[in-house]
Amino acid sequence: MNAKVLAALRAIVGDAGLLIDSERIAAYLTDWRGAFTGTALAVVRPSSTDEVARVVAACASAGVAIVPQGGNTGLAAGATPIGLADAIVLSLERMRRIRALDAAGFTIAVDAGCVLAEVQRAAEEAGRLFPLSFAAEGSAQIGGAIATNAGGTAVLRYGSMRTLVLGLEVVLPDGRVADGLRALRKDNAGYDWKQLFIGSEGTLGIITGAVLRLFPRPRTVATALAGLRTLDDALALFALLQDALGETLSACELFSERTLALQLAHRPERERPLPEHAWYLLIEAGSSLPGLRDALERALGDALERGIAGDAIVAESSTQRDALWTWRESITESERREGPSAKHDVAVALSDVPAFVREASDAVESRFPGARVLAFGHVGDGNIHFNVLLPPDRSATSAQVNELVHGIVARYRGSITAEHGIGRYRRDELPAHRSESERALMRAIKTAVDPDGRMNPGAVI
Ligand code: FAD
Ligand code: 2HG
Ligand code: ZN
Repeated sequence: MNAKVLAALRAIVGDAGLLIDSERIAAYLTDWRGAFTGTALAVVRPSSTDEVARVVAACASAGVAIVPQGGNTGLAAGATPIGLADAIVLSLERMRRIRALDAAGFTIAVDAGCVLAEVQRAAEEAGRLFPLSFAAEGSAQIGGAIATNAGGTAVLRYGSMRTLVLGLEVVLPDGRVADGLRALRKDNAGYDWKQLFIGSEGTLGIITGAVLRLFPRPRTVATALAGLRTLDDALALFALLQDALGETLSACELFSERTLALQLAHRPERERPLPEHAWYLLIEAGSSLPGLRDALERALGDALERGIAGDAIVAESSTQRDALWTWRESITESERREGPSAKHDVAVALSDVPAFVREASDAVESRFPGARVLAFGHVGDGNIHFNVLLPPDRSATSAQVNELVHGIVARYRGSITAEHGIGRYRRDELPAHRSESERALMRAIKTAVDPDGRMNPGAVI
């Protein structure tokens, strides 16, 4: 049976498109963190939408499950085929074509396998901005970013991936192609079905192409780092900056002294950007009109005078700007190097952020001695990555820490995942955080689109 399926798949994608050798496929079977590993019959790498459609149809007639995979940078184990005896991993990595860029219409049409950084670059070369941005942008693909409704550091101004998608092309679980590759900003013709696939984490179909929105490229970008005593000060500074800079404010990213100290421990040659503070806020604004830098400096001067910020620096060059961003963007990598952690991708109401972080930190550190909280994230969106390095003596498991932290999240009526998704990592916790009627709706959607349950089984629901 397996040999027959593999022969059918090889006939569609050729030798270059079918990997079965265990050494070749190992990297596709383990997640970015190295925390989860699965098994698969093969990794299939189609090079066109037509090939994807034929692969999916062949799998449908053979009853083979499919785990879609983009850049494999996901943090919820959604692309890792865990506990699936005879599934294939369908990788989009050979579909990397920029199909069309319309600079005057502010749109770009791409294959789903395009790497996010390549799309940013193509937009830049055309004098435009594709604003989705996060530390894994050099590997994450557009299809993966759509399938997870990725967020990142510019959501404050530009929204998450859902707001950036104008049109989608999807291969359905029976192999038919749903072609919604339209570049329309307004379209009320029936159900907006593409929204179902955005954030579906590969459980409804394979995204093969997308039309995305582009934006004017700000001519001036001003970046600063502020040192703060408390999280209440972080919220006060955020409010002050919004008042002073309005819609030009594009990033307001928080990190703690512990996340900074961890990076210094791993890279002692780096120079501390500011004297020690409990918290840091990385701020960025962009505009095509003059005067932005002065406005940011005035706002920070005001914050210093009022005692909201303890210290602040404004980047003088793009090299300094990049250096400031590195303190924020390399936290995840430092955390991975430090050892196993329990990750929490929490959203709470903005004004609840200080109380939530205080309460959850106290609870974790008193209940699990030796555990270390690494709190950072997109504070302007109320989204905190409340990650916990597990005690070195392994006296606490990730599941125990998750239960404690997510219990507190529930009391704040927050979300257990603001941007990374449920995948397999959080699947068993979802029922406690969604009502029976909400879960019934999710099951109804899944059954309607994928009645045989062959699309990424074991992920999400
Ligand atoms: P994968 O990891 O390959 O897959 C993710 C999910 O999407 C899986 O369920 C998979 O089955 C599904 N999928 C992938 N491609 C397709 C497709 N073509 N069709 C259907 N389903 C598909 N995420 C954020 O939101 N914000 C951040 O700030 C952020 N920062 C990160 C920083 C680091 C250092 C790392 C390692 C990750 C970060 N992430 C962040 C998580 C991750 O990068 C994003 O979720 C990204 O969108 C995943 O893209 P990918 O191509 O790697 O998808
Ligand atoms: C970020 O904001 C990413 O840097 C990764 O979403 C968060 O490491 C994490 O948990
Ligand atoms: Zn994030």
